[in-house]
Amino acid sequence: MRHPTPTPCLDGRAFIDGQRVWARDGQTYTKHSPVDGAVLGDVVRGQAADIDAAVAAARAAFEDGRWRAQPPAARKRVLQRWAELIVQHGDELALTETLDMGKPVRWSRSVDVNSTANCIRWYGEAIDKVYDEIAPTPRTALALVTREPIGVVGVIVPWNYPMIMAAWKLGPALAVGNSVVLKPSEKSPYTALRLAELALQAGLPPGVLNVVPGYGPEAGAALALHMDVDAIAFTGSTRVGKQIHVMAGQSNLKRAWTELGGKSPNIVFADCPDLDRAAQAAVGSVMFNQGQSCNAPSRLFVEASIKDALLERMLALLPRYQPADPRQPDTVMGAIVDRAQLDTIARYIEIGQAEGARLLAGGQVVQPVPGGCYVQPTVFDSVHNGMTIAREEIFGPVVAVLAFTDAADAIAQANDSIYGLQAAVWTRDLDKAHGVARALRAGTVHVNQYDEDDITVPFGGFRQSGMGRDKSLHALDKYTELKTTWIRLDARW
Ligand code: TXE
Repeated sequence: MRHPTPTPCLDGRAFIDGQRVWARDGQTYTKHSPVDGAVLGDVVRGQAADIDAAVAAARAAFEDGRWRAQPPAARKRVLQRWAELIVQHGDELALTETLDMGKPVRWSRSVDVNSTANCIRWYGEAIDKVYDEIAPTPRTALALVTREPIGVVGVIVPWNYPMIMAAWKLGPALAVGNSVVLKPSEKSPYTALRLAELALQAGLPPGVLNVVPGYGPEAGAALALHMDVDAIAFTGSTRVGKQIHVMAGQSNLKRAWTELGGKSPNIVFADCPDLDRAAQAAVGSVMFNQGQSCNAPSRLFVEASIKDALLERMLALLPRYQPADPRQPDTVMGAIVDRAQLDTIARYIEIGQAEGARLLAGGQVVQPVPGGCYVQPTVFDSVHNGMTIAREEIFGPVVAVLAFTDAADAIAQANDSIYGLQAAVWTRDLDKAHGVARALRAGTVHVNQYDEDDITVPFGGFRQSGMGRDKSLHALDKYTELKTTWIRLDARW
């Protein structure tokens, strides 16, 4: 069965040097929608030869300066036009994202499309406002410290926020003048391809942005191992992130930047200023995107005296998060990205029960749409930090509730993880909030909320949550090399 609502975005051909092309060897794979199992189409199964062609196009574009040599203000205008086109094509992009990976269309339209456009626009606007430096050296010389684009950047992104993850890399990488080869996840290839077409339409010269779909160990590894790729920016699992660093070292020591998994702790003290808000965050921030967010606060630490009150409020919110058809505008909980991920989540739910956690709610795979991949929002109580469901990233709508004795115990347990992406603390006590926030080993700490997010702040993690930061001006560091130019000056002057 073909999908009943085809859109212009369901074109699975690669985008190389400004052209839509099939794979060199003609290989494709069939993409199904997790919404209802329908076939969306055939997608290029890129191999090393396709990555070679894309890298060659990107290299040629970089070397002849068709993009990098344009004045920053000209690059800004192209990125701004691109952002406008993304907004104009928002309905089409949102529906494609929903069909491709299952998120509710209300979020793909209001969050994914808008954040993507905003990110591209923000880096475009930033780029003619960033100055280089003159070092405070003695008067006998002038030392210019400038940023240069790094060259050809490889980008590998996951399927949970296909457009946003791409934009977080493309915005800064392109703004500073690099060329890019992007490999989207095989589970969600369509919107990245469409974004590249819109970029061309906005005036980005051919060859500057290339997109090659395919599987990780094939197209992805070919990109990470490529001798003519100068940097690789990756978002995905910690397991593959480690391989990315190895591949970078094995090949040409390309710069490698990784944004990886998380098991973020959410600590609610008895003096939490607003239990309703804490409950909303504890449920909503995990269930958003069906729990498939690296920063989901999946470990909830609750002080004993307020535990019943908080859990009662959380359970009362769950009916809102029952999975439904993500194409319907009022749905807030859609489909899991594919059968494999659904099986992974179901397996973790079984492991949780087998290891002695108490299933308070959910836990069932359901089918609000026949043929689709859905699971109920799930809450486990009586979890301890040694259990598998407290240690491993489930990447599904599952909250684990844990107990702690005092602030020191909460900090120790929260930090007892291989990850360090985000964390939260809820308390009225300003000193405690600051003290705990300082002690948490995480790239971002939230106090008395979990929703704040802005393109202006860095995003990334400590420890095995990865290296480097996306978003904010700090992200420019990943896509530029610093150059010092010494100019001799006559000391008489
Ligand atoms: O991720 P992968 P998967 C976590 C989450 C999830 C698990 C598995 O826990 O359950 O990872 O998801 C490409 N060389 N996160 O298997 O494999 C791949 O094609 C080069 C957290 O989908 O890491 C895709 O484009 N590339 C997360 C990208 O890597 C390779 C987001 C991510 O896929 C490759 C996604 C290889 N050998 C999953 N193997 C987050 N932090 O947001 C795969 N890829």
